[in-house]
Amino acid sequence: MSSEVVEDEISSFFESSPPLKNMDGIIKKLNRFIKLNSSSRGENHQSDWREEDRVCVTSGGTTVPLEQRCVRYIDNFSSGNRGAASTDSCITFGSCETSCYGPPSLADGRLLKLPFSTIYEYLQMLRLIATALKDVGSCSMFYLAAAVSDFYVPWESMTEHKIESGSGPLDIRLAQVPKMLSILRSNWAPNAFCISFKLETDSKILIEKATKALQKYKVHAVVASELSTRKEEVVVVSSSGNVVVRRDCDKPDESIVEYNLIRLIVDRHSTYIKESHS
Ligand code: 9Z3
Repeated sequence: MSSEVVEDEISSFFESSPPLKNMDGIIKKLNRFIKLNSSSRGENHQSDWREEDRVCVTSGGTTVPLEQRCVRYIDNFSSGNRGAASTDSCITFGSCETSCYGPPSLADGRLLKLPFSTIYEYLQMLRLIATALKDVGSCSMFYLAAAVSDFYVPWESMTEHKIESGSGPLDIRLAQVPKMLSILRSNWAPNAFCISFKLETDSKILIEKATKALQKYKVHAVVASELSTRKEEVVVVSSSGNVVVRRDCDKPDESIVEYNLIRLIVDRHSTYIKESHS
C-alpha cells in the first residue's frame, strides 16, 4: 500500500471519529505537564537522561464499540500491567518526566495519566501527545505497550441505538484500523525514540512478525511477547540484533521483567540521544 493511501485512510479515520469528550481539558493538562517538566528536575537522578526527556507509555487494551450509544463492545486483551510496571521502572531509572495514559501507577508532578477506553480515544490522544512532544525531538520516547484493536466498526456505519437481540444471529463487518505507527514515525514525532510491541500466541511466528514490524514501521525496537510467557521474558528486536530479557526472581528489583526491559531501553535511548546530538 502506498504511503498516500495509508495517509488517506488515517485522515478519514480521524475525520469520522467521534471527537474526544474533553479535548480542551486534555490539551491544557498536557501543555501544563510539558511546561512544568521543562524546568530543572532535582538532584537525585541516576542516568544520562536529560531534563527534557519524556516518555509516553501507552498501557491497557482499547475497546471497539458496536453501537454509538454503546452497550456492547469488543475488547482487546491487556491487563495494563506492563505499562504500569514499566512506568514505575522509568521513574526509578531515569527520574524521567513520564507521560502515561492507562492504569494508574505513581502520582506526582512527573506523571500525567490520561485515561482512554475506545480505539477512537486512544488514537486521538496518541496524536495529540506525539505532536505536543514534537519539539522535544530525540529526547522524547514512545513506549507503545497498549494492546491496540486491529479491527473496528467505523462510526458512520455503526447503529446509534442498542442492537436488537430478537432477530437471530448478528453479522458484523469490521474494518481494519489504519496502522498509525508509520505516521507517528514520519510526521507526528519523527525524531522521537519509538518502541512498539508485538504480542502473539504462537511462539513460532513471534520473532518473524516482530522483525517485519521493525522494518515496516522503522521503529527503534520491537518488544516481542508470547502471551503465556510474557511475564517471564520478552525479546527486544532491533537492528543491532535480538536480546532476550528475563526476570530474575532471585533479585528483588529484577523479579519483574519490566525492570530489566526498561533498563535496556533507557540505555538505548541515552545512546540515541547522544548520537542525535553529535
Ligand atoms: C503487548 O505486547 C503488551 O506487552 C502486552 C502486555 C499486551 C502483552 P499486560 O497489559 O500485557 O501486561 O497484560 N502489546 C501489544 C501491542 C500491540 O497491540 N501491537 C500490535 C500488534 O501486536 C502492533 S502495534 O499487532
